[in-house]
Amino acid sequence: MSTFRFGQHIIRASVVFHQTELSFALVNRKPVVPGHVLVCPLRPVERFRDLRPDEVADLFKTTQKVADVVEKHFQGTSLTISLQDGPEAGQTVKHVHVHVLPRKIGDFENNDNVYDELQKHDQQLEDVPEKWRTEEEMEGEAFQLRMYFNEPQKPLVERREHEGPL
Ligand code: AMW
Repeated sequence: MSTFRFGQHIIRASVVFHQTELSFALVNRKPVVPGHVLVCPLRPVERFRDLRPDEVADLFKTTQKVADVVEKHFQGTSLTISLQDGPEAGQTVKHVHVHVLPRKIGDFENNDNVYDELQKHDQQLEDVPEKWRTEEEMEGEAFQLRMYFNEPQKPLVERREHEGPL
């Protein structure tokens, strides 16, 4: 599979760093903190209640693994794990996704400001392409994170040569 669906977005496989039978994990184009990644069910349903029990189990098992990896890789000492379920809860992409953020002492002036940032970082005025990370930066991060999972990995250059435009 060379692309994944994430709500209205088409996601290149090169920014996806882990896949299971029912879920996948991708790097964020506008992370709130370094290592802020997303874990999603493969089936593009909008609300948490729409998931089947096996999808919930896989999503949370995958989140647990991914959270452990990003906490280590980004030298975090704690984690924020959050699911914005519906527009009034801050959800902008209509596809269930779990936010995983490695946390460190002093990363926000007040600890719970992380939730304000999560709420506003991808709202219309804030989420402009100039503020997104480059594909190269995102692919580089996905490449690093993929190494923690026992999944085949192609060298970056080889993969880029074989990927056409979307
Ligand atoms: W939500 O506000 O819907 O809980 O969070 C959506 C998240 O998805 C945000 O963190 C946003 O930066 C991220 N995002 C949106 N589109 C993409 C994309 N094409 N690639 C990577 N991350 C994305």
